Amino acid sequence: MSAYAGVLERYKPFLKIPAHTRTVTLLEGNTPLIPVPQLAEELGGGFELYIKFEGMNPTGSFKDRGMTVAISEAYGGGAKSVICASTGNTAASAAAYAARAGMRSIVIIPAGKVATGKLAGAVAYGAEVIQIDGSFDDALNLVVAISEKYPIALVNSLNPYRLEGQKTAAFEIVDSLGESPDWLALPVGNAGNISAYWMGFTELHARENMALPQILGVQAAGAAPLVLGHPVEHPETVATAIRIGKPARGEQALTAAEESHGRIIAVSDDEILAMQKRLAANGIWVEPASAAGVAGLAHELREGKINLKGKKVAAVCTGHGMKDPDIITREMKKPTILPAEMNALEDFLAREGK
Ligand code: AN7
Repeated sequence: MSAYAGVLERYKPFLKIPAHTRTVTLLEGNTPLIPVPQLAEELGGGFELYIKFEGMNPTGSFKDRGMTVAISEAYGGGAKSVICASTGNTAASAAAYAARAGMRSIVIIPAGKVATGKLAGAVAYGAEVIQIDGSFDDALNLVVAISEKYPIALVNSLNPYRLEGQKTAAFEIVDSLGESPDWLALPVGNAGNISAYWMGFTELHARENMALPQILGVQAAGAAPLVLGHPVEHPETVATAIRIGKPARGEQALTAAEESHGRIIAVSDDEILAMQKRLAANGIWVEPASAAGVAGLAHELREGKINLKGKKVAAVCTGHGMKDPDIITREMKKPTILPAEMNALEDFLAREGK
């Protein structure tokens, strides 16, 4: 396999894609599965915990896996423009891959609710960014309607090729562990990713008789339609990536949870932010939404609702912390200001050392 292969080339025999597909890649995927024994210990111990750090993809989120395939299909099929609704990461990813293919990208985002690093990314990669005074769900309705009326390719996860690409993360986890994890925990927003992972694992099961993991999908309490059983009109959470009230693949997500003998739960913003800090204390800085999966595990352990003794657990951290610097800078201790003098530095170290 060429060193210049992304997920499309690496897993081509396993992807259901049309023959006209022309690869557009940034060599996404192949992200690290990082053991975090200290964190597992803090959560009660007795199990192996691994973080699939998807923030290590080219645009800083897992979206790149699906986007390389969706854009490659659209490009090969002759599309000149792509469009998506986004809470931010999809926008940045679509913009990057469209740029690489020389296509026009239009992204629609909810005004004021997209993290700085994502908006900056979309702009840097050359997207035409449209903010609407509405939610992600409103934006998704708009782009679906537009793509039905005009020759503009829709690259939200309603696009089946997005899922084809994203399921490769399941393949990678099994490659790294040498087997399936017992549990897989991940955040759930529009529910494309949980659906894609389940596709990946069930395909491995059919192909290689690989065991199936139980899936723990985690929503934010203020945006938890799949837990409540109905759409949420005004979703609200600090984890803006998953501030989604009507997941496009909600039914599929519920099926994945049920078939895997897992479930979808909700955690509070405080639990999410606390887990973001704990992950950072293990050297893994993720954006708030990305901490939700591990926060969900901690939640279930604390409430005695899950038994992980002797198990292997993988948690997907979907996006990099650099996507959302504001959440950190807003709350952080301001840096100390000192004169540029040795004495001042020595005094500071002596003072702080106590
Ligand atoms: C970091 O970018 O929906 O359940 O428009 O950015 O597949 O939607 C992002 C979603 C988790 C949820 N973690 O994944 C978008 C968008 C991060 C995310 C999710 C998102 P899905």
